[in-house]
Amino acid sequence: MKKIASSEITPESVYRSRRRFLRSGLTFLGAAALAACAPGGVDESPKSPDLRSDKVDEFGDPATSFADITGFNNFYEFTTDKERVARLSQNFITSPWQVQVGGLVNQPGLWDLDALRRQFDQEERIYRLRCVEGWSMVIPWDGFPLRKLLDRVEPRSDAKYVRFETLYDPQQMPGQRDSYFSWPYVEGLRLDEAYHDLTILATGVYGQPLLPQNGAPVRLVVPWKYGFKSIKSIVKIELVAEMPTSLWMKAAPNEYGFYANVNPEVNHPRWSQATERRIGTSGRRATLMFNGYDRQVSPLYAGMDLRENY
Ligand SMILES: Nc1nc2c(c(=O)[nH]1)N[C@H]1C(S)=C(S)[C@@H](COP(=O)(O)O)O[C@H]1N2
Ligand SMILES: [Mo]
Repeated sequence: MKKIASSEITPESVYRSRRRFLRSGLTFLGAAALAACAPGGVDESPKSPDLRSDKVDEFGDPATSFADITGFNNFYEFTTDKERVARLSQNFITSPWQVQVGGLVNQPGLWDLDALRRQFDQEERIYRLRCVEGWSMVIPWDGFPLRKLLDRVEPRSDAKYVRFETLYDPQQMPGQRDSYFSWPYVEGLRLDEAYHDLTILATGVYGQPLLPQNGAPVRLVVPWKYGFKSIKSIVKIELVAEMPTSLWMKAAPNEYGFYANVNPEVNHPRWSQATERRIGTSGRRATLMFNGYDRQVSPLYAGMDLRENY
């Protein structure tokens, strides 16, 4: 994948002063610039829950309101301002849409979104989403296990990881004009994580097709990992032999690792991960190991040092 360095598209002098500006900008933008990841500083008070539902997750926690799920978002391709993502993304074109599935597979191909919806039964999965910034939601997703798609494309024995890519289209996604990040957004999973039954490709929320702010028309959801692993608006899924380098690993390798499993005992270098604020409620609650999915996923990490593999 060829990336265009900003030095190639901007005169060198402009590029240099921009880097300086961006660097000094970090002091006042603070954590916000580096933020799948900016607690404090940002006022995280989204709209009050107006749509109520009786949906609850497997722990008995009520689902977050539709208004909050669709009004408080991280989608840096549009803006780092969570409350403006919905408006800035409202004209994002999500149809037609194709996902290229390839790499180390026997059956590579282009999957039309309608084909994905038709070929794999949509299930409702009510999952917790824990952002690395220290807030959380309970989201009723509609989607299907990623494993079903992987089975269809037949990974070869040398495939060890899955690499995901978001659409790159700075015309539509103004945040991608910011060269601080290396676009497109990339994420990755180990093959066994990708095959885990909890791992889904989501195409809807609350029984409605995903809105752009939630990653329309198709996004990953990996509920035991910090939210930034759940990559939005996917155009490419590739089976690879080497561990992919995610956008966040490139941006701040000492803060964001490949695994990014929710772990209340391993703090972010700049803040504690012991507690979280559930959007739509007051106060803070304890963050659970693997976001509460400990029983289902801890065997994936048996024998691993989870401090080292953050
Ligand atoms: N392409 C892309 N995917 C992304 C992000 C992003 O900025 N770009 N943000 C991530 C982060 S930090 C979180 S917490 C979740 C938020 O998902 P939601 O807005 O649907 O709740 O999306 C993740 N997926
Ligand atoms: Mo996040």
